[in-house]
Amino acid sequence: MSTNDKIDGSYAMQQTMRWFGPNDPVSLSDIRQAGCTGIVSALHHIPNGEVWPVQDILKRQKEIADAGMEWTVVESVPVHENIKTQTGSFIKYMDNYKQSIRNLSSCGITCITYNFMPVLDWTRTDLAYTMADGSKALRFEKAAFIAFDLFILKRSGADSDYSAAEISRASVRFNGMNDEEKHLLTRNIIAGLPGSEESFTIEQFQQALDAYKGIDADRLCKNLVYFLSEIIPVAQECGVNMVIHPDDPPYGILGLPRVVSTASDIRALFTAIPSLANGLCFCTGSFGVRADNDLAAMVDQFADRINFIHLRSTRRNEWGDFFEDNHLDGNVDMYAVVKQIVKISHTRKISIPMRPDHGHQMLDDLHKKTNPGYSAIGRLRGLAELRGLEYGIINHLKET
Ligand code: DNO
Repeated sequence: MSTNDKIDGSYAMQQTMRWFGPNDPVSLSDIRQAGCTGIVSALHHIPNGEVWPVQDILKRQKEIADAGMEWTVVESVPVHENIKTQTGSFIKYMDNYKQSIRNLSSCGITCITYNFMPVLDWTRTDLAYTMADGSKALRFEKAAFIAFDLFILKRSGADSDYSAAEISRASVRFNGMNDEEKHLLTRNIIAGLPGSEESFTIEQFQQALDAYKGIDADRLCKNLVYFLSEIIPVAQECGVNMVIHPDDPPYGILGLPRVVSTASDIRALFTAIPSLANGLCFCTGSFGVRADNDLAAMVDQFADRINFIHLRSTRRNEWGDFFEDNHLDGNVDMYAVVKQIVKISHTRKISIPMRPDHGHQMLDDLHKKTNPGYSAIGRLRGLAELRGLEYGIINHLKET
């Protein structure tokens, strides 16, 4: 950077929050009061695979505009399972997907998030893990997850996916659970977390897993590249940035492959389809579960493709468990990440939309029904901390 190219606040991240639509217990006015100018939303009432009609998009857009904000990012237009497995009506679903991109673009919405995780979107075993201060966090406990796989789902061949030590921890964990706890664990895993468009019974779940027999990581990656080769040209033509969300957790689970977990996975997608419309939703919470993902370096590496940011920090232990810590705690070096984001935004001369991803259930929200991870006050705390961090970094860089 030259001396006359000083960083100022012009390209600070655009502050947004996710809003699940009119049934969300958090209102648009709450989000506005948190200081957001942008909204991240999706048409959750449209069944997975169908075209998003222009009139429904316009209606949602107007609701958001009437509350004084802008619908900046779509999260997510879900990718139908048939597209991931290339079976059934996948050609039709791909055509529908292209039409949804065109429809969103015709309404002026130009950033679309999606993921390519087989069967399950994000996954946790515990939605109310009590922190030392009494707030509640989301948690992924490996032993509980393995116990679900081995002793509840009873997936054939599952035991060969785990070490003897993992199996023994999982049995101890399972034997200590009462029926209610087993039921809750099952629901947490298969009933769908906020934003997941699928929800299963245990039988349906097994069927959904069976659809991936014979699909290994290599095949899934080819199917993803094929999907991108079809949709990215459409996105590019209508000025839309597609941003892929990484796997959460960032490794294969339940015998299913996952191929969007590491820097090299992401690099492979951009090498295969170089258009800049093929971009990334940089989620520090998902990538940060792996110690081998250097997050600040990844911001730098994918600088020209990061068009949406989720900021959150997980803390892991030696058993592979992790919980969602305060936004500035945990294993994510948030200072290093935000500093790198400030730099790339300045270089690109854009404000990248960011949302504080998840937050603890705390204060009054402990007594309310909230969407796990998406309560108002925990996200407000996260946003306030991140906003302050960015403000401090920008002002520090201004002076140096
Ligand atoms: C969880 C979210 C995910 C994410 C999708 C993107 O809180 O990060 O639901 O929105 O995976 O497609």
